[in-house]
Amino acid sequence: MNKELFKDDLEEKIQALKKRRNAVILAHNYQLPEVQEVADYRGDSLELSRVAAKTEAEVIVFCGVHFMAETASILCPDKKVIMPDALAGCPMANMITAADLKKLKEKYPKAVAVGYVNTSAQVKAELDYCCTSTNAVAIVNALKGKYKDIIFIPDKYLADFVSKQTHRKLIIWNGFCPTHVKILPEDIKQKRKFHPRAKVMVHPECLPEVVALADAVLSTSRMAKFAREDQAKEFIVGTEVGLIYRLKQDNPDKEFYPATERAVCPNMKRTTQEKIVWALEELKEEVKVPDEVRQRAKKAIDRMLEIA
Ligand code: CIZ
Ligand code: SF4
Repeated sequence: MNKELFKDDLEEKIQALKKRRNAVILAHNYQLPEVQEVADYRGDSLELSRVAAKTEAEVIVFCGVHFMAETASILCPDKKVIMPDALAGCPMANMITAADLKKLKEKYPKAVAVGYVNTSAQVKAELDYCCTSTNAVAIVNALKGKYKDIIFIPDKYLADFVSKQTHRKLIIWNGFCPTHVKILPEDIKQKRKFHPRAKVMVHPECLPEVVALADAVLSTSRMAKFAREDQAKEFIVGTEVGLIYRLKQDNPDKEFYPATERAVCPNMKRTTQEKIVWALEELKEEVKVPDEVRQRAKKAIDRMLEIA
């Protein structure tokens, strides 16, 4: 079979169905190249949710993981948010439940509760503030003079980075990203030997020993900006490998090397062009956050947006 023909066929189908359904396709920075190819927008979870909130489209095809589609549903309840593979979850987000967070809050009744966007809508509903990897430091800086105790969930490594940056002790949870912990200090040291002129940028979900070796610690949206604006021509990238495709497309005159090829998030790779076709044909699987949860979760997101 001619593979290229088959691919073009799928892309044409997606374009036709998108028009028929009045849909927009959003792809997270970690998605497969074939998914990024057919997306109308690429970005991190918050950038994509903001696009979702503004779009005229009636249907949002969210190519990412479950909490991201939920965040889009929280910000635009009138639109139909669908996931091409609803089994794509985030293991880190699944490491804490709303009941866990309630217990933690009972233990520290005076604490303000800050949570990473990588949490379920149910967990967000129990938070005072949401944050992303882009604005986590700014949020904690804004709160540290007002509260004696700050709960920061679920990622212990992002918490460690934020705590060091803000000089503030945080009450943490034992969560982590199984993909980012695959990046080891040895990987960075070895890649630096091969590419001595390259700048090293890593995600704050990485191990503290990896963060300590980096030139810049950035979210994926900030990595995209840094790669565009920095003078360097070569970069070693310490995050999920999917971002490399976008970085190369945005900067054809620069070189990007993954810190390790092992940093693959299997959940991010579940979505394919074929599944996007099925999703648009059947308008499934819909992700809808119940109104009562949505309103409380939205408060935590709105409070974040007021600060950063
Ligand atoms: O918020 C996101 O999209 C995540 C999970 C990663 C990042 O830094 O963009
Ligand atoms: Fe979750 Fe890590 Fe995958 Fe991101 S890369 S979706 S944090 S498991």
